[in-house]
Amino acid sequence: MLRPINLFEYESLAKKNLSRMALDYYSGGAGDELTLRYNRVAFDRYQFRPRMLVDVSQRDLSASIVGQSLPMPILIAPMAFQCLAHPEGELATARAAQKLGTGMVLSTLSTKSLAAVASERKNIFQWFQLYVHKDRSLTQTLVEMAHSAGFSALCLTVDAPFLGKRERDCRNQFALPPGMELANLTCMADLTIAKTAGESGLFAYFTEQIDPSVTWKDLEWLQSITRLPVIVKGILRGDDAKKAVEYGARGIIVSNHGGRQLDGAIASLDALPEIVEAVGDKADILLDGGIRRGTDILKALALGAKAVLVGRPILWGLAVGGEAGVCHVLELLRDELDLAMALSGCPTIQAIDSSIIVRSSV
Ligand code: HOC
Repeated sequence: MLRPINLFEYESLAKKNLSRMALDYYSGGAGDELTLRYNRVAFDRYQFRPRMLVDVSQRDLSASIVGQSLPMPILIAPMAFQCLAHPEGELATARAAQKLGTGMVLSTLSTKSLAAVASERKNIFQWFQLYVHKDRSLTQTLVEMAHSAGFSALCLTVDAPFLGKRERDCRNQFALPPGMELANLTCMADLTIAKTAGESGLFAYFTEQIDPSVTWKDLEWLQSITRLPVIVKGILRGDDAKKAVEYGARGIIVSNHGGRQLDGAIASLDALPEIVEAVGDKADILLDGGIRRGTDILKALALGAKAVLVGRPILWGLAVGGEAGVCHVLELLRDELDLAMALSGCPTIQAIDSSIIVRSSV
């Protein structure tokens, strides 16, 4: 078998290595999976207006997000239960991030502990993703653990007062296999994702554990218990983005949770311009949702994102080749972005601006 040449080939290969339950959980979206599709289609509506006769013999992809440096504007998105893809799970992902020198966001629902993942880090940054639990002491303990383990920012997911209805997970009665645990939570409470008749065990878990009454005040509360910068993930409107900044967010991740929450929600890329306009340079704007090509990244950066987060393709890399697979997925994206920058006359990230793209009327 030849080495995959792009992220779509990784996806096809990964499908052969994953159980039906894991594949459906990773690849599925909510409802009719409209938003899942919108995220991809949105990129096709933009075309490039490349600049010619620019010296692109040397390119520099380095970026800085919330004051933290990256060799390329690509981070690994938070994704739960990575041991479903590979026995090394989040540890393999962390090692790949370390090799490429890029940042990763670890999910609260990781299947390797945050301390173990942190021990893979040398000179890169790792952020920790949070939900607000009904039991605030649980959230507070997670924040303290992330702080002591050296995570350099908290990423608060705000688009999930309830979990979106993912029908594939419902059908499969999604549950974690025996022996796989919620590595950050089992030390605090007897929590697991168990088989639940007629519904997704994750949905049942979420409804029981996560607080749907969370408001902007809780963003203040979070900042009152930590000195770590807080990034708000899951914003799709300019006014919400402004509010997030007013309430102290240092960064905003434009995201619809990979099409897994409100089905029919706008594509992340389509929400980006309004948010960039509303926030200006008061916070760093990042984007996730549908990134599969270096040219997708270039489009997001041209619309004002400082960096992107990549989710599912990392899991495909993990399922195909563990750490090496994740490294290769990141390398493919980095190299595609590098080439796209060269061909559009942008030798640096700073040279990328909105003049290099146009929204097609077709
Ligand atoms: C604390 C429960 O973001 C997904 C993940 C996990 C959500 C459950 C969190 O499946 O989209």
